Amino acid sequence: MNIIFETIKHIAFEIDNAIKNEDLGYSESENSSGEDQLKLDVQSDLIIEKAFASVPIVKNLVSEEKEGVLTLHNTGKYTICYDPLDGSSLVDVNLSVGSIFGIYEGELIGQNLVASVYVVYGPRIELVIAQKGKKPMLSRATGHTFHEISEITMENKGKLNAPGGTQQHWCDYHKTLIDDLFAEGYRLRYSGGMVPDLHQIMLKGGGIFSYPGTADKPQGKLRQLFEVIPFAFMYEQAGGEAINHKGMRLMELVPSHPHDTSPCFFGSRYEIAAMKKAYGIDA
Ligand code: AFP
Repeated sequence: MNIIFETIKHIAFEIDNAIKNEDLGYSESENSSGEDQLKLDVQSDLIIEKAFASVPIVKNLVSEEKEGVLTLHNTGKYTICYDPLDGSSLVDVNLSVGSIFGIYEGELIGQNLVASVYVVYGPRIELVIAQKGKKPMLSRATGHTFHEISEITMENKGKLNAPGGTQQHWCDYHKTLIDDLFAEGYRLRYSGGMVPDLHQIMLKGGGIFSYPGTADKPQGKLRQLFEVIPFAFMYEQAGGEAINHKGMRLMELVPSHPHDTSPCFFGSRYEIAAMKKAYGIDA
């Protein structure tokens, strides 16, 4: 597994370099979700594919930017599902973005995720690794080296509220949840980049990030394999919780297609309990 983490560190510097120096325009293609691809999305995807091509333990790659599964090494053990540059539409306004990696062993279902990693490209490059039975570990880059900073532990209750999805299409009980949290003193923190938004909530102790099902997107927007399950694992390992609109742990998701999405709620215990109450889910 260490070889995978080391490869991701190498990838992080290459993608950071591309973000800082390459063309920010659109490519001529769309990804499998029908979204226009930026040249940076395509380039980041290629950087990752090239890097893992020389790591025999990696059997398959599944990318947010590609349809289907790419087999690299038939004798490999792990499938890496990744979003090469999440939030890439924020690069042109110079906000933080990220890469997310879910490492699965066997069938691509939540319970087979064995580790997850994300990278935040912000004023500094930070990387968080989560493994079973351990608190997520935060590392920060200085020069071309990552240094471990600290384990991440979430508090029981936080102060931040990151509500995703178009408000116009929220259902009444979701609106009530969000309004009640603000009425309780929660502060709005939502950049439109899942990686920095979820990172901020974890590092500041807690809060809630939600991307619900809405009238226009009943299954939400965020992809199960590349975004939802890897972050659900992070939050659970940090002492938080991650559930869907029915109260099911996101780690129990069984995607039927690599690009399936799911409504999702990530938070500390207090805010997830508040969400369950607002949604009428038995505790
Ligand atoms: P892009 O990769 O298209 O910028 O989308 C980012 C993202 O998948 C995720 O990082 C955000 O949390 C979410 O979309 C934001 O979506 P909304 O713009 O609907 O709030």
